[in-house]
Amino acid sequence: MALPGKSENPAPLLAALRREQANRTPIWFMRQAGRYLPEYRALRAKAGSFLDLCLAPELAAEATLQPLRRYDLDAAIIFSDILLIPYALGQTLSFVEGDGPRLDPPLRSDLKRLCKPAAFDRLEPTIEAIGRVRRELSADKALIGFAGAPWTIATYMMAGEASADPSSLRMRFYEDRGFLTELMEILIETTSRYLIAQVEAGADVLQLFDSWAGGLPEDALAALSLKPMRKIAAAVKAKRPSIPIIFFPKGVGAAAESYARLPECDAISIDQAMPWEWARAHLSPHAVVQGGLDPLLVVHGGEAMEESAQRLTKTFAGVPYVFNLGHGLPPETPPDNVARLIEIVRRACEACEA
Ligand code: 1CP
Repeated sequence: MALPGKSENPAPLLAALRREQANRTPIWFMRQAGRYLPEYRALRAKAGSFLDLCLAPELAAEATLQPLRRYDLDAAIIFSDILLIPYALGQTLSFVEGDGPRLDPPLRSDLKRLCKPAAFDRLEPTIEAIGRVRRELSADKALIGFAGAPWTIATYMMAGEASADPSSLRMRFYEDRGFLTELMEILIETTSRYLIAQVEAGADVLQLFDSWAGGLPEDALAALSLKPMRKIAAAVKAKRPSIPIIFFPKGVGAAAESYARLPECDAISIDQAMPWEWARAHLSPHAVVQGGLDPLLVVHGGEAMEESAQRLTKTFAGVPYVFNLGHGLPPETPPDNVARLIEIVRRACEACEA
């Protein structure tokens, strides 16, 4: 099914990430496809499980496009999951209903058991889904590919599940740095190749999620988050120099400036705890800022959401900015609040530009 609004205008998201004068502020949401949408729940029921949905290219492409059929968004993000990398490396992956992901067996010190990064068959469905989505999207909509950053992936691989306190796994940094360094190198190589394949299949923008970067002390943050993310971005840009890359080092506070200053970092996504004025003063000069609105405000809706969205838009008036949240849309988000939020941002941006 064709999407409304087919046009040949360049995608506003790409214009903003290149710091070009955009004709409108791009909007997209982390987890814009997902359980808050009734059509997603129906598709997932049809697929069987979440993993089955990720691994069926036609259905994954449909899940990716669902939010764009419903809302006036500027980008699609490929429907997949960051945990497909450990799955490609040979861990068994399952999503236990109501209890999060499981990776078996948890990784202790047995790095040799991991498959060679050449064993990429398990990532093929996502690559195929990217091609399908790109062919259906008009040129003014960007397609975002993504991967988890090595530290976040490593926390799941080591714990074998979502840990209550992922940053406590930094103990391995003190106890067994050689192991962590070797694991980082494997993940850097695998992720770089995976992202290059995503770009070759049609992704226009990439986002690297370091969801559990928060809580690491400065030296561990540099070794386990910033440097591995930088190496991945450099490897991708060595092949595709013009691909914009968004970094999302969640929860790192003022250390976000070190990421924004990296030449490989085109944009930096901020979580809801990041002060907006500080981000405008310290991050915007180096990288395009994305995000920042508290996802719970979209669950709540009403005036509080409207006031906050207007204030956020105003904070970044005059500099390139990508509207998004501080983290993903929660499953309990009323879909009408998402429509309302987009309307408010569109109107607020017109007012700022007038
Ligand atoms: O249908 C379901 O029940 C599954 C819920 C779900 C969805 C919709 C999961 C399970 N993953 C996803 C899709 C997903 N995951 C996307 C798709 C595109 C979109 O944004 O619309 C993306 C980009 C991700 C990335 C992802 N997965 C992250 C990084 C972003 C973040 O949320 O911090 C992480 C940490 C995961 C792991 C994950 N996937 C799913 C769960 C339940 C978890 C564990 C979260 C935890 O540790 O608490």
